Amino acid sequence: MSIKPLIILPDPVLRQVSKPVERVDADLRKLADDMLETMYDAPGIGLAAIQVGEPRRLLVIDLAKEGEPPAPHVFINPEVLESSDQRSVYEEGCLSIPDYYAEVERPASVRVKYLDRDGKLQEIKAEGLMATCLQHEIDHLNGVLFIDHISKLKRDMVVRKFRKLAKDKVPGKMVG
Ligand code: GNR
Ligand code: NI
Repeated sequence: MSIKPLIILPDPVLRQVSKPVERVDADLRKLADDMLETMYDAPGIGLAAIQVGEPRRLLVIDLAKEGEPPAPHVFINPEVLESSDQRSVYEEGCLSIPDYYAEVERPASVRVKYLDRDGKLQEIKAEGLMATCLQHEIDHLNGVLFIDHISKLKRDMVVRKFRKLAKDKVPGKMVG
């Protein structure tokens, strides 16, 4: 198992649309395990493969609270079959947009079909934080970030801030 570096805004990799997984094999399970390790290390409650630079339709989630036993979930080729008309609002964050949080409104529950880590077809009716997290991660597979769901004014502010941070990190841009 290994911890992989996270891709951070404004890296254009985050805007890629990930490709369906064709085979659930040892290589894919290794990537899922590395993603879980990377997510626990961060720490975060979810991670999409594109956040570690792998444009594959794969995501992991673990909503267990501190002190509870781990509850890792692996979702391969997830598809939203149905979204509730009822909405709910959560304060979201993203490991690819460190230390920025904003309220996002999404369907309160979703029915999702996916393959599990054994390649078996599964279906889940998710509510609460699981519904929000699944939608946040499935957005990543489509190159969508949670800041795409907030006002343009706030989004432009956070993108500008991260552009500047990235620029300040480029070698040769030092002052003094
Ligand atoms: O760790 C995370 N927390 C979180 C909180 C509210 C809604 C969504 C999330 S997902 C995020 C990790 C992440 O960036 N996944 O893509
Ligand atoms: Ni995210």
